[in-house]
Amino acid sequence: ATADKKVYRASTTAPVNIAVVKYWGKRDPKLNLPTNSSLSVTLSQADLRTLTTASCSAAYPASEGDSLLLNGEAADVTNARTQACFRELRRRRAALEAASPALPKLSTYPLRLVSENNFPTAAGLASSAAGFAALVRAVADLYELPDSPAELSLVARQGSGSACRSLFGGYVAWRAGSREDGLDSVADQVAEAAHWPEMRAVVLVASAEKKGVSSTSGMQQTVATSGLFRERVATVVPANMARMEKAIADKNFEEFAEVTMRDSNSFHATCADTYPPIFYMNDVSRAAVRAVEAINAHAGRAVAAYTFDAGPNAVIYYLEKDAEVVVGTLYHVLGDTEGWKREALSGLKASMS
Ligand code: 2P0
Repeated sequence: ATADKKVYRASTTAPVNIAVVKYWGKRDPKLNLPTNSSLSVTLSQADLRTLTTASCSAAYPASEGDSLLLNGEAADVTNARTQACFRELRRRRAALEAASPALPKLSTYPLRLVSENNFPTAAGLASSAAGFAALVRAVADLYELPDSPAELSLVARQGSGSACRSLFGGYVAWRAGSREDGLDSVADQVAEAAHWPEMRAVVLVASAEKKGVSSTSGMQQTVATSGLFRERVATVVPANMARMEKAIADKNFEEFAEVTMRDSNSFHATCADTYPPIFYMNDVSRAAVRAVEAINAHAGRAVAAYTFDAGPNAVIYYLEKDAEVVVGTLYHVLGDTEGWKREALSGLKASMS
């Protein structure tokens, strides 16, 4: 028989998600098992997404191994996380091939991935969530795996924790689970985007972003040294998860906003309680907090909610009907604030998918 030289190919996109109840802390760093559940909102792929094409072929030289081209540059695939994703996807494909011997043995071919973000790397957005979600789904499509998004979230989680939430649109929970093998540490959709289609987000990009402490290393330091973190895991997050799920079910923006802001503050407080302390927010971030407070005070209710991840950039959630007062005021107030990128203030508005 002649060797199969065909190139098999599949392309997919995956969205960015921004947590409103934050993941911070691993109970198992190898499997990326978190210390607490988290909840995020998936942003529209029209605004922010990763596009990934996966291909494989017996004609690809085995000596070159698997490869990934990320935004036009060769990226490392030998790291343990990427290897865990490839290994798990190949294992699932190999099970299909064992059951149906007529299938081409794609699991044995080298993989080539080409991946691009449609948002500037300079935006400083954590792209690992969309990146690993797209990688996993592209290879799963290439392998024609029957796995559900929830099952694929178990694989993406091993690439990057937050990536498991980018397998779904809308409002997404990542349940921490309690099993040692992580099989119950899975994402699920709390509500579709269409349930609350008026939700919007604007990403405020701090221009003077310095390379801070990586999430992986930062959260390990917090777990090891912060007493406040233990309180966050034991009582703060469980209460915030319950309140947030109800706020979403009820489409109660004021409650959504309060929990979002409180949970971001709680997360950054545990960073400050880490020893030595970790500071992701800076003076520019705090100007955004004050601007949101002023907007809400002027409106007499919460019409905007800030949240910050492992960096100084702000994401502000609001409802479409309040776009003018929220985005207009942010632009007016922060547009002249040194450290905020004026063009980004108006340029990175996002709806939900
Ligand atoms: C989150 N962050 O829930 C939280 C909030 C940052 C602050 O998930 O080590 O890149 O790859 O599992 O997912 C960023 O951490 O960490 C993150 P790893 P990840 O979105």
